[in-house]
Amino acid sequence: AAERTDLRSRIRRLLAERNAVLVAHYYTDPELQSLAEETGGYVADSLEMARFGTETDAETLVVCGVRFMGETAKILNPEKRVLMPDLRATCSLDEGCPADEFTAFCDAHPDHTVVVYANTSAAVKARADWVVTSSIALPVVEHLAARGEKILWAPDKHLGRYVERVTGAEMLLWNGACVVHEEFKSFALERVRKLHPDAAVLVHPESPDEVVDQADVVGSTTQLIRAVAELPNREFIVATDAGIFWKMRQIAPDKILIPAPTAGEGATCESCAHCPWMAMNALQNLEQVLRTGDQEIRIDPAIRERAIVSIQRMLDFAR
Ligand code: CIZ
Ligand code: SF4
Repeated sequence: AAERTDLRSRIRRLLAERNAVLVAHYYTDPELQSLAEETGGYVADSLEMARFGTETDAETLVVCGVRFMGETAKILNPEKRVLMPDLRATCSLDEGCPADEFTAFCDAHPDHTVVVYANTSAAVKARADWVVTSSIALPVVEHLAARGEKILWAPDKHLGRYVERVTGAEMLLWNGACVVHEEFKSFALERVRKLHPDAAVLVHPESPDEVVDQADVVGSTTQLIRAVAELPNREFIVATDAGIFWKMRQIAPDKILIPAPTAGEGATCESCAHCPWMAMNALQNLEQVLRTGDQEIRIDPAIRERAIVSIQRMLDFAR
């Protein structure tokens, strides 16, 4: 415990010396989320993380999350240094959508407007017309469909199907999935709901259809956190990464949070739904990156120039 306290105070000192701020995703270790809040940084979903990066005047952004979040921060803030605790922290959606294959798919459907989820590489964003996060996907697709545009959607097929069902738009879907949310099991969830009949079920739309169908609230991380505070229920069954419980407990300490089951047998362990790449962010490698300055995000200027157009469209639309 003393060691941990030392580590936290060394990180605080380094942040001040380097004029750096922490921007942490809800899915990261609570140690990092609390440290970000205590040091003038920010804890958020990927859309709000992108916005915060442009608003702070710190010279260095330390992005605790996964690589696409660091890349988006760098694209929007080319004059800032963007560091991450570990640049190998990727995402199964990003990995499952290589830029060359994706470009070929888009080229084969030139009459389609290309909408990509934020969980993609800078090169994929450079090929897209729009970037969206889960908190803004529905209104953007509604807007495009109302203009009669044909839509190509990548890479999350579950989120894509959910957006289709809600908006009525038909989209060409890339076949990608999140390894964390795909594991939520509908049959086991039914059993947990029977055990907690008064609980509200909160589901992130990266989950399979049959799980989304059982939700009382389907939404982005920020929307699910808000639901815990605002709904009258005392108990909540939560189908998203377990990292989110820290923020939910902080804003609604009297509520009871039950992790949705990922195993077939209705198991409810907190450790079972946690992104392995988010878990690569820790106090140790954070301290190291602040000392050494390595693990810096760099983006090819030609890619940046195109990717910023589709990202900026999202930010302007969100205003
Ligand atoms: O699953 C993710 O990686 C999410 C929810 C990202 C985001 O938009 O905050
Ligand atoms: Fe990607 Fe899923 Fe991890 Fe989010 S939780 S970073 S979508 S693998």
